[in-house]
Amino acid sequence: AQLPQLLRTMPKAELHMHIEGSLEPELIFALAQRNGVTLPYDSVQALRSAYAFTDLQSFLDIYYAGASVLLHEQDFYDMAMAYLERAAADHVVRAELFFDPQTHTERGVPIEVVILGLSRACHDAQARWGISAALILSFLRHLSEEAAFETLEAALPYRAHFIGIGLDSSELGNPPEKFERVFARCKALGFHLVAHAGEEGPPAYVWSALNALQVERIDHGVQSEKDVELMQRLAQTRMPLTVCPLSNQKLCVFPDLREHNLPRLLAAGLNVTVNSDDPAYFGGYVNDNYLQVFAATGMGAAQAYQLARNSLEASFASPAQQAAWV
Ligand code: ES4
Ligand code: ZN
Repeated sequence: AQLPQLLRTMPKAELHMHIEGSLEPELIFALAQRNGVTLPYDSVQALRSAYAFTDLQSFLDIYYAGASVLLHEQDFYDMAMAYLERAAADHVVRAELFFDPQTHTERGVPIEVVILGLSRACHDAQARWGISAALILSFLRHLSEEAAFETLEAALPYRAHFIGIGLDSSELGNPPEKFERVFARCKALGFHLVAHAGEEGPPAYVWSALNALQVERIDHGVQSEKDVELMQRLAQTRMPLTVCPLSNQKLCVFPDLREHNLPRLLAAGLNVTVNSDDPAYFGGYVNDNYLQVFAATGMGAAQAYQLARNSLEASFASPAQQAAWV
């Protein structure tokens, strides 16, 4: 009875969540109504029952459909405030939120509408709940590198509103090296760099995220276990892995949470963190991820403290800010 209480209340950072993946079915329907958008689902219940995924792509199709209700700055603000209030209740002291501008600009929503709505929520959440929040702009890897360059150019007038660059969407067939030039440009501009790698894709994709993209964290990375040399490299460099247990379960990466390799990655000395990925779609927010993976794998208090400390230290908050949390 003590361990769940520790997991729930310990201060933690959430470093891998897609803000569009925090849209609950109720909010999707409320925004559809507010904006006059017609959804291909009759009810909240019908939408929720479509959340039966077999792999990453089957999820992404529904996730992009859900995001179609976001049109105005207030919509992005309301979505992010709902997530940040929920995160603060989970004792998240620092949240780094991915957002996918191309999902919105492709529908004709101006990029400043996206960025300014999300940024205002990050600011107001800090004032209201004391949570530190920052944004990471993610390129959609199923689109071209040229499209990523265009997105970067459009976002640069608002560069003060985001701290880093990420890479998400369909991994298989879209290796990190496809984005080597645009990531080099982002590095030169001074942004933090992260990329999804080794979620469904092979260890080779994790290697190229490290070597070709020069990332500072690997998002997911759970397939690294298949490569002994990669495991050594990740351990020796204390490269953070932002692992998302419930996401991995729902997308059938580890269909049974009892088989999740998080305890083994941690025991091998990797800098593992626990995150929710897309909490509205995968059955839980960050504390649900801690509670369920601990219950399933039998980890204890020592691992709990380690994971929370890892998350704070792997964040892009200033060292002074981190010291105040650890
Ligand atoms: C995502 Cl789980 C996952 N993987 C890759 N891209 C994503 N975007 C939102 N969730
Ligand atoms: Zn993700």
